Amino acid sequence: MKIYKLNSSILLEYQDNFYQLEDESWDSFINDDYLDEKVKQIASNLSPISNSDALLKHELDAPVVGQELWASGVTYIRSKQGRQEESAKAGGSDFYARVYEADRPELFFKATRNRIVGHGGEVRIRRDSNWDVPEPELVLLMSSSGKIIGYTIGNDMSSRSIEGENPLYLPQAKTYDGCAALGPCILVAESPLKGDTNIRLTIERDNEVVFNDSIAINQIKRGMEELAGFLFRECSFPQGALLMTGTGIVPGNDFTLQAGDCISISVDGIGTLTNCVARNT
Ligand code: DO4
Ligand code: MG
Repeated sequence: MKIYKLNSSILLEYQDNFYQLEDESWDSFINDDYLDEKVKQIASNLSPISNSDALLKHELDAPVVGQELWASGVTYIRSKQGRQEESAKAGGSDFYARVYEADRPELFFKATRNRIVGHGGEVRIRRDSNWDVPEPELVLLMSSSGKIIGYTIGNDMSSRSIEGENPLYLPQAKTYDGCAALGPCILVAESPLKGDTNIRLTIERDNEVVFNDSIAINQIKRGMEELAGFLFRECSFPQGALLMTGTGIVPGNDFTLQAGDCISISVDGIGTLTNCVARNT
């Protein structure tokens, strides 16, 4: 069962049929602890539509309106290693090793809707950065009560040169216009995702694959409920919240994104999020 945000309506996918909801607010529709029941109920009362392909091609938007997007850091061993390497010269590597083992996870604010693009939109790299990567991440959708009610795919675009210079530059390495992509849909949570759910990253340059890797979500060091629980400890989210769960894939140190590269991130059961790269001018 999936929910797509379109430019001015909501599309539900249930048992191979599509249902369109007009005049429905995204924020109030998705902020529901029983979202799965609601989708089933609506599908049983509405007639399916036949133009879903055209709507998805021309109207698809990022699945976010009033939700803040947060992110988790150093939740997979590969992220810890990559960050220790990039920050070694600046003496920052110990911080990453310690947070990987600590009880408290690293959580940071990433973006609101205006800095986020959907499937097919352009993500950006900063003018003042010369080492940039996409971070393919499973994203949790929580209701305002903190319950995990869905999942989507995220790209936590990151400047390794800026973060590597000093870990205190993290907000600049992570948050700028076009710094995140989300989509293509919300997979409504009926049960927790299986541990062997795979996240795959493919980067193409001039129609050739220049990087390709995958990881199963059971390689994460933390629990999904644990990450959501820390986020909601002392923050309220009246419209619910989105939380990236961290990357388990980091390209080698000789790789940097270039303008024109196309990034595809697939997660089993959710779909594929594709975005090409522009440089901020
Ligand atoms: O520690 C900095 C950010 C880490 C991150 O974004 C990740 O591990 O995915
Ligand atoms: Mg990340």
